[in-house]
Parts: sequence; structure tokens; C-alpha cells
Amino acid sequence: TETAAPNRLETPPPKVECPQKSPLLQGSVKLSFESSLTLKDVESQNKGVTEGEYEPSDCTARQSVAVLIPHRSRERHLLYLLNHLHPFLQRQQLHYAIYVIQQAGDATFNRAKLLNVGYLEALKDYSWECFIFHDVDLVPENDHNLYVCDNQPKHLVVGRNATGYKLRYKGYFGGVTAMTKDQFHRVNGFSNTYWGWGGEDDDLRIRVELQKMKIVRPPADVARYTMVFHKRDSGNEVNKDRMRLLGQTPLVWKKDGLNSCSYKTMLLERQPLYVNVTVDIGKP
Ligand code: UD2
Ligand code: MN
Repeated sequence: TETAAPNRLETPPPKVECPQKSPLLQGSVKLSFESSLTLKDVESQNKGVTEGEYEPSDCTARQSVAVLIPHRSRERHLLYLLNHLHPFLQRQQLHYAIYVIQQAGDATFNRAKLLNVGYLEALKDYSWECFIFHDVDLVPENDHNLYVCDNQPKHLVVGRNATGYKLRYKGYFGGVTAMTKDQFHRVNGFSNTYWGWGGEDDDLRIRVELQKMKIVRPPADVARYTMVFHKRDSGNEVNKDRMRLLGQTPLVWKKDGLNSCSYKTMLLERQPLYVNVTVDIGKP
């Protein structure tokens, strides 16, 4: 009779938790935006990413983070962001996935509702503990700006190039924010009712404050972004109703948000570098 061959496959050593501070961080980096860059280039430079998701191979990440990017016809910005964000998040030794939530059709843009959809859809894939709500055109300049959640909602954009790297105004909560699954759930997510430019970020701040949570920010010297130049998009005109809506927030937040977010997923496509969710969110 045959003797069983000895099992030569060694069981891999158990993974240890990644260090508190990643040894891969580089600090402030010089950003470049090459017009010749293609998606193929970025894909071949990020072979460790599968369907938008990555996790460190030699240690267990401290947090699992879903990065949600609201999007419509900003392909160039998306490419630049993917090019910088993938290596950036890998240097932070995170388990992460990038979701791009694409508004279908040409009705007025609704950034906040797209982010609600992203949260709900991402949770169908995995129980992410932390969510990063991320403008497509903001590129982080320093990898010490950690894309992890805190015990309070976190605002990651203290400054950006166009505004002299200063906080735009007290209470400003736009651009890039990080909230745990529970923090976001507690405020019932974003309002779904802000169509067009402006107000939705202040609305989220009000929701956070109503829950007696306190916004935290990383130090100004690391929370720095470059915003790729753009003009106001057509289909995202200033929302003239925003001040009135902001006055209503304390009265309506419980009924307007994650629990009232109705939409129709048109396409769910797992691209190499991100999960694309194209969604019909209706119109004003
Ligand atoms: C500011 C805030 C942003 C949001 C917005 C008001 C900063 C740095 N950002 O952005 O978080 O509060 O004001 O709504 O302060 N988008 C598309 N396609 C469109 C329109 C918008 O993809 O046609 C997305 C994209 O991710 C973009 C984001 O929505 O970055 C915000 O729109 P914006 O960049 O035109 O507005 P901005 O820079 O004033
Ligand atoms: Mn912008």
C-alpha cells in the first residue's frame, strides 16, 4: 500500500496585528498629475488590489475601511485619485475597499444621497467598521493623515492648496470625513434632500452635534489636500434652498436619511481598482 506523502505545505504563521504606526509611511509627498496617465497604468501599479479591495499580507489591519466617492463625469479626477489613494492606503496598512457611487442620468447632482447609497451598498459586501466620505478631486498630501475612524466623527481636510491650507470656516465638515458605521447610523446618515451644490456637509455637522458628538481633526500640518482644479459642473448648480433646509434639520433628521434613502441600482460592476455602483436616485 502507498504511504501518504508527507504534507510539505507549511501552515502559515498566524498573522499579528499591524503595528500602531505603520513603518511604511513617507510623510509629505510631492503629488504629480500626469495627463498621460491611464487606468491601465494605475492597474498595473496596484496588482495587490482585487475588485477595489486590499489587505496587508503580513499583518492584520487595525481597521476595515470603505472609501466612498460620489461621482459623475469626473473621470480624470477619479484616475488621479485612484493613482494616489491606493498606494497611500496600502502604506497605512489598512484593509480597505474603494466604492465609486455614480449618479445615473443628468438630473441635478446629489452628493449626500449618493454617499448614503454607498454606505448601504458597501455594507452588503462586508461589515466595514469605518467609512470615509471622499470628494473625487481631493488628493491627500501626507500619509500621516490616517484614513481610520476615531471615537468621534473626524474631518480630514483642515486645509487645501486653493485656500491657503486654512480651515474654511469654523464647523466646516466638507470634502473628506471619516465616521464609524455606528456614528453614521446614529445620525441617520446624510439628508437625501440636498440637490445641487452646498449645504449637505453643514447638515451632517448639525446631525453630529444633535447627537452630542464632537468633530475632531488631525493636526493642520498633515491634514492637507490638493484639490485638482475644476469649475462648477453643470447639473450641480448652487442649491438656493440650502439655508432653509439647514433650519429644518433638527426637525427632520430622524425621518430623512439612511432610513428613507430610496434608489435603484442600475449597475454594480467590480472593476480591478474600485467597485462601481451606478444608481438612479431620482430627481428633486
Ligand atoms: C465643496 C466640498 C464638498 C461639498 C461641496 C458642496 C470641499 C473641499 N468640498 O466642494 O465636500 O460639500 O462643496 O456640495 O470643501 N461631483 C461629481 N460630479 C459633478 C458634481 C459633483 O463627481 O458633476 C462630486 C465630486 O466628488 C466632487 C463633489 O461632488 O468632488 C463636490 O463637488 P465640487 O467639487 O464641484 O464642489 P466643491 O469643490 O465646492
Ligand atoms: Mn471640488
